[in-house]
Amino acid sequence: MSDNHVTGPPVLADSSGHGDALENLMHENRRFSPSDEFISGAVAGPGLHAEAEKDRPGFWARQARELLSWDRDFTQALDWTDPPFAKWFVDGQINAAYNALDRHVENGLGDRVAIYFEGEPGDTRTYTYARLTEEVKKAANAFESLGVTKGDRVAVYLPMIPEAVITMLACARIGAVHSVVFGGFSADALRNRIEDAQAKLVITSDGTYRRGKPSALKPAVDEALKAEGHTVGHVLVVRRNNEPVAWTEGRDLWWEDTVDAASAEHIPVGHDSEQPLFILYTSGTTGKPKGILHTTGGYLTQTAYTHQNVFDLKPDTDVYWCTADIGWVTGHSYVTYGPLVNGASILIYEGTPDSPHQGRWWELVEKYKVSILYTAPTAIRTFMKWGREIPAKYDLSSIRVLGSVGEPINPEAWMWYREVIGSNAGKHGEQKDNPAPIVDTWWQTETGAIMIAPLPGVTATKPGSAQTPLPGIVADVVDENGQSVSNGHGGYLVIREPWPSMLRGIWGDPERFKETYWSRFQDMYFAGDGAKKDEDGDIWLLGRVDDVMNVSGHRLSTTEIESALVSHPSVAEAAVVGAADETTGQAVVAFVILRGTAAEDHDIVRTLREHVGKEIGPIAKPKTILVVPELPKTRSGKIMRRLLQDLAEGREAGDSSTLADAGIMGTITESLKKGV
Ligand code: 6R9
Repeated sequence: MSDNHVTGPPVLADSSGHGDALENLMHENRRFSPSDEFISGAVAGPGLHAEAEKDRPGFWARQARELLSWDRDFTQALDWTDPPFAKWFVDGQINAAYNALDRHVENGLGDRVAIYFEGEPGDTRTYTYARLTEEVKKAANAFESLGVTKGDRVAVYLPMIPEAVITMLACARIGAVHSVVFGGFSADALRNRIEDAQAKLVITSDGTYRRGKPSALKPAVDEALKAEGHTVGHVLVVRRNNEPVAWTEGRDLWWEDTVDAASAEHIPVGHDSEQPLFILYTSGTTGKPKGILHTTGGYLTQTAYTHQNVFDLKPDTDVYWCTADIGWVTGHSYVTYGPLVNGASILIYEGTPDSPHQGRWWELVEKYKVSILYTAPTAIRTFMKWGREIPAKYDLSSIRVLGSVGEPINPEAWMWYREVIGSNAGKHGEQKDNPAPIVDTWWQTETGAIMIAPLPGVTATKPGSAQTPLPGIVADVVDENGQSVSNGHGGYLVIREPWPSMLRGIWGDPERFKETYWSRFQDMYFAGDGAKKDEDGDIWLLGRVDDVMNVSGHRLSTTEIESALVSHPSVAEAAVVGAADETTGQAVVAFVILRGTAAEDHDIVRTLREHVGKEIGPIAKPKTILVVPELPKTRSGKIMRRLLQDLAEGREAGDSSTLADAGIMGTITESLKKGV
C-alpha cells in the first residue's frame, strides 16, 4: 500500500468523530466579529494578506528579517528549483538558541520571565531570560563535552519540565538535531526511533509525576538500550521524582553532575539556514513512523510569525500557555520555538488536568494570569463533561485569546470554550462584554507551523472552522483530479506553494518524502485531510481521509496498531478503525481473528491491549477489541475498514457490494451478538 493512498471520498466519510457533524457544520452560520477594541490593538491587520499576495517570497523575507537576528543575511528567500526539495533563506546563517535567548538578554530583557514552571505536586520554578540563557549555555557545553557535535542526533525522552526546553535549545545552539520522543511511548517505540536516527546521546529523567504518584521514565530507556549495537554513548538523567533508578556505569550521567557543573560561557555560532533542527516521528499510513525533518531558518520564521499574529502576542504583557507536551509538534513550535523567539513569558505545567482536582488548569490560569491559552478540542470536551461550574469557580478574566489545535473542533465545544472560558470575567459569574476570540489552527507535524487560522483582529470567526490560509500560505480544496472545487463543495486539502516551515524530508528516505506527500496531486502537497469550502470560501476541516486516526489530537496509524496486534502469537489477523468518540474525537477499535485456542483465554482482550501498550505506548491501546471469525475484504484482499467503522459506531453496515464474500458482514454481526 502506498503512503498517499486515499480510502474514500472525504465528503462522504465524516471522520471528525462527531456523528452528523458534517451536515451540522454546513448549517453553522453564527459569526463573531472582533470587537473594535480588539481590532484597534491587534498585532495583525488586514494589510498582511494583500502584501503576501503581491510578492510571497518577499513577504516571507520581510518576516525573516524582522522577526529574527541573522548572523549572515540570506541572498534569496526561496530556492524552488528542485521541487519538492525547498531551500528557504539561502546562504543565511542563524542560531536558533541565540534568537530564543541571548538576543533578548542583550536587548535588556534579561529580567523578563521566560518560563513559569509548575510541577504536578505544586513545586514551582521561574526562569528569566537571563537564567534560561545561562542554563542553555551550560547544557550546550555539557553536550559538547560528551562528544556531541553539529549534525549529531540527540534523543529526548523527558516529561514536561524546563529541562526539556533547555535540552532542545542547547541542541539547536550547537547544531545537534533533537529527536523528542513522547514520554508516553514504550521502550520499543523509543528504541526504533533511537535506531532510525542513530542517536548519540539520550536525555531522560528518573521519571515524573502522574496523578499524585511518581511515574518512571528511565526504565524504558534502559530497556530500549538493552540490545547490542546501538549508537548511544551516554544517557543524561535529570533528577525529577527522586525514585531509585538502575544505573549503567560509564554510560549514565546525572544532569546535575554534568550540566550544572558546566561553564555558563558559550558563544553561539551561526548555522546554515537549512541546518537540520529536529526530527519528529509521526504516524503515516504505513507501519513505520516517519522521521519528519525540519531545518532552521524557515522553521523559525514561520513559527515566530504565526505565534505573533495568530495569538496577537504582546510579549511584554502576555502570559502564554500552550498545554501541549513537547513530544508533539505543537510542543516544539508553540511551547519552545515560536514563543521564546518572540520573547514571550510561557507557562509549563507538568501534570494532568485533574490532579489533584478537576479545576487545576483554571487555578493555574488564575494564578499566573494566563492571557493566551492554546489547547486541544479533546481537552475542551473533557472539561465540558466535568461541568462548567468548575472553571466558573476561578477568575479567568486575564484570558484574551483562545486557541485550538489537533483535530476539528465541533461547534458545541467551540461555543462552550467561548462562553465558559472566553467570557469569564471573575469568579462570581461576571461576564465579559467582548469574549476572547477563538483561533482554530490547522496544521501538521509536516507543515511545522500554523497554516490555516483566523487572525483574531481581522477575521469574523465561525464556530468549527479554521477558515482562512494565513497570509503567505496558499491552500486549496481540490477534487479527485486536483481541480479546485467551487464554494459549497468538499474535497482534499492541498497546499499549492512552498512555505518556510515545510518539512524538508523524511529522515533517511527522500523517495518516501516525494511519494507520501507530492505524488497524489501534481505539484501540490497533499496533507491527508478532507475539507470543504463554504459559501464564503472559508475552509472547514473534516478529518483524515487516509488510514490515520486522531485520538485526543494524537496521530495514530491503523496499520501500526494492526502490526502490533498481529505480532502477538494469539492473533491471526487484525483490522483497526477509529470510531467516533464523544471525548477523544476518535477511539481505537480493533477487530481481531484469533489463532487456535486463543479464544478460550478469557483474558485475551486484556492481554492484547497490554501488548499494544508495550509495542507502541499506552495511548495506542485499543479502547475496544472485538473478536470476530472473519474480516470483510474486497476481491483484491483489502480490508474494508469503512464497514467495520459502521459496526464500531453502532450503525447498520453500509454498501458491501464490493466484498469478496457478500455474507460476511452478517456473520460478523451475528458473532458479535453471541460473542465468539
Ligand atoms: C498540529 C498537529 C495533524 C493532523 C492533521 C489534521 C488534524 C490538526 C486541526 C486538525 C482540524 C484543526 N488537525 N489541527 N484538524 N482542525 N485545527 O496536530 O499535528 O499531530 O501532525 O496532526 O491533525 O487531521 O492532518 P499532527
